[in-house]
Amino acid sequence: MKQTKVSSRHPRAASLRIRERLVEQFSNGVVAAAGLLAHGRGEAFDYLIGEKTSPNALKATKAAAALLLTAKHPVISVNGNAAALAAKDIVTLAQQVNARIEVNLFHRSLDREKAIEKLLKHAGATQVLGVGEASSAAIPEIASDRRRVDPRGILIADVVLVPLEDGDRTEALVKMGKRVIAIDLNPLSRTAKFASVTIVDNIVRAMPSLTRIAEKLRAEDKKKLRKLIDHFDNGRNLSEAINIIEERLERLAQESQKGSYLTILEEGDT
Ligand code: PTJ
Repeated sequence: MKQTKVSSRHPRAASLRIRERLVEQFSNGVVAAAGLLAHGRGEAFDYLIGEKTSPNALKATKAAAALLLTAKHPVISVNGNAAALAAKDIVTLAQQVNARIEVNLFHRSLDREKAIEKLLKHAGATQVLGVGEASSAAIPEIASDRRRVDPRGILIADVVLVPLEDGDRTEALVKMGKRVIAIDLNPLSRTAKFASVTIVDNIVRAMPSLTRIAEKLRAEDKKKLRKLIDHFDNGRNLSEAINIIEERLERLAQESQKGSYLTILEEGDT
């Protein structure tokens, strides 16, 4: 299925183009049907945070970059939505922080694993772990098909980046002593709560800013990076993210009461 052309004059052009990309990658077998539903949920939360990166998200992004740069064995776990929305940035980040890339799916099928591998290789990845027989190890604590992992990747990783995730795996990985970085627009999700560092932002904004910050921090002394990690408090950061939504809704409610809702619409809050 080809993407529907979205006019750049449409007030929601950027958001519609992302939808079209996901629908196209759904027909290519990359995105799961449930991935389209997950995106709708993400869109709703993006709407609530104002569809922009907050200083709060940037703080988490910095801590995430520091974690990846100080890790012995960092792994970027890729599912259908992450591949469809951020394949190039995933490859760039893996090169910058010397991480492995592993396909790990909730709705597992060999065809989808191969379609995702193809997309990642097209984006420049030289090695993609976790495809087919390669995921020969298992993490018993995980209830879903995500339990099957590659012995060269997630199994031995000390830091795992899990963009756009369902909650039980994050909890299990943290219980195993791994540090988990999540990118999730929903600050209330189980993933967001269980992760060591949660970036509450859209993956289409979070991944480019993570690569930009990782590039900047690469030259820094490891001691300084560890300090950055130690000073980061995920619980406090999530609480700030929830406050950002609360304050924004309050402001919008006040403006609506004053009858200035049309101005808000013109600003793009449609
Ligand atoms: O490709 P698979 O088979 O591994 O399946 C992937 C999905 C996403 C279907 C699976 O992991 C799933 O069901 O996830 P959930 O439980 O729906 O959680 C997805 C989370 O990602 C939700 O909290 C959404 O708010 C959030 N989300 C959705 N779109 C984005 C997002 N977060 C950041 N950026 C987005 N674009």
